[in-house]
Amino acid sequence: MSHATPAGQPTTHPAHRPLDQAARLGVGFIGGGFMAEVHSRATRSARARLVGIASSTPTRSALAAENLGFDGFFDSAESLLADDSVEVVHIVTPNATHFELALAAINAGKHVVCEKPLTTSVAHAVDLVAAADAAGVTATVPFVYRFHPMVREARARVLAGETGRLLTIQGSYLQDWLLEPTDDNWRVDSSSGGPSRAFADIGSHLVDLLEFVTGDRIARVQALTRTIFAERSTNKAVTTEDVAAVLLQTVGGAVGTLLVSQVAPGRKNRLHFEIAGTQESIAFDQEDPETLWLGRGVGTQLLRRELGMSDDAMRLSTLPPGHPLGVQDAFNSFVADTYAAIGGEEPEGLPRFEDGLRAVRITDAVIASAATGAWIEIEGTEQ
Ligand code: SOE
Repeated sequence: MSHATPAGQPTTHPAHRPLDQAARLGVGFIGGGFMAEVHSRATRSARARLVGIASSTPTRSALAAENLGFDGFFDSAESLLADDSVEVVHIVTPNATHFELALAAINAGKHVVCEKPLTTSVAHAVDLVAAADAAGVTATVPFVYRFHPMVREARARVLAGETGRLLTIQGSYLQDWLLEPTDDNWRVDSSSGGPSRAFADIGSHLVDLLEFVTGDRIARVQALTRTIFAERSTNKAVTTEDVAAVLLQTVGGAVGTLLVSQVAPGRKNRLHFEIAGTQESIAFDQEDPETLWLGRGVGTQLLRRELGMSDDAMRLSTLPPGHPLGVQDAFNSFVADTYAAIGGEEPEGLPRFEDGLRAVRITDAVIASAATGAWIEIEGTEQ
C-alpha cells in the first residue's frame, strides 16, 4: 500500500500509531464516490481504522484517501484484499461489480459491507449468501432506514400486537434527481446499474423496510414499469425504468401497492409507508423520521421520539429526544452494529446478505412481471 497523498505528502503508517489503535477494526473501501463519503463518516464514528481505499484508478484512489481521511490507498482492489490489516471491506462501487468484488473479499477471509442492490441477478445473490455462510464472515447490506428509532418503534408496535392483523400496505419511494432528460448517472446504464434501476436502487429499501416492520413477507407481485426518457445526456438508449407501480399480496393475506419513481418533481428522497391493521395504522416518512402517525378509530396521534419507547428504539436513539436524528445517524448505527456483529455480538435487526438477496428476488419479480403482465411469485418465500 502507498502512504503518500497525490501531492507526495507522507501520511501516518498504521505501525506508527499509538498501540491502542492497533486493537481497532481495520477497514478498507473499494470505491470512492458519493456513498464512500457517507460510509467513511460512519466508519470514523464507529472508531474503526480507515486503513486504505481502492477506487477505479490509483490517482482517484489517492485523491479519495486524502479527501475521506484514509491512512493510505491501494493500487487495486486485489492489493487491498491481500492486505492483512484490512479486516472488513466496504464495497461502494456500481451495482454490476458487487458480485465479483464481494466474492473476492469473502474468499480473502474479509467481513463485507456491500451496497445495495447486493447483485444484479438472483443467482449471484444466492451464491454470495452461500459463500459468506461457508466462510463464516459477517456480511451486511446498508438497508439503513431500518436504523431510524421510529422505524424500530413501528416494528415493536406490530410485534406487540398493537396493530392487529395486517390488512393493507401502501408504500412509496419518490425522488426527482432524474427528472430532466439531461440528468444522467451510471445507475441509468443497465451494464453498470443492472436491468432494474429505480426499483433496484430505491424500491429495494422500500420492500426491505416493509417486510422488516410488518414481519410479513411479500408473496407475489404484479408490476408496471415506465422509462420516461429513452435518451439521456450520456445514455442514449435507456432500458432501465424511471417508474415502477406494483400490486402485491403478502403471505399473511394483506394486499398492498407500491410506487417507486425517480422522476417525481419536488420529492427529493421521500420513502413513505402506511400499514393498516385491524386495530391501528402506522405511517412513517423518511424525510420526517422523528415521528410516527398512529391512526386509530378513536385516539389517532402523532408520536414523536421520546423516552420510554421500545428497547430497540431507545438503543438506536443516539441523541436524546428533541435532538433530531437523520440518515447519517441511521448509517452510523448500521455500521456500528455491523462492526459489533464482527466482534461477536448479535445486534437486533442487522440487514445481512440474506436480506440483500430478498430484495434482489423481489426486484427480479417486479421486472419479470412488468415484461409480461403476469403475477410473479417471489421465490424462496415460505407460504
Ligand atoms: C440514489 O437514488 C440514492 O443515493 C440511493 O442509492 C440510496 O440508497 C438512497 O438512500 C438515496 O438515494
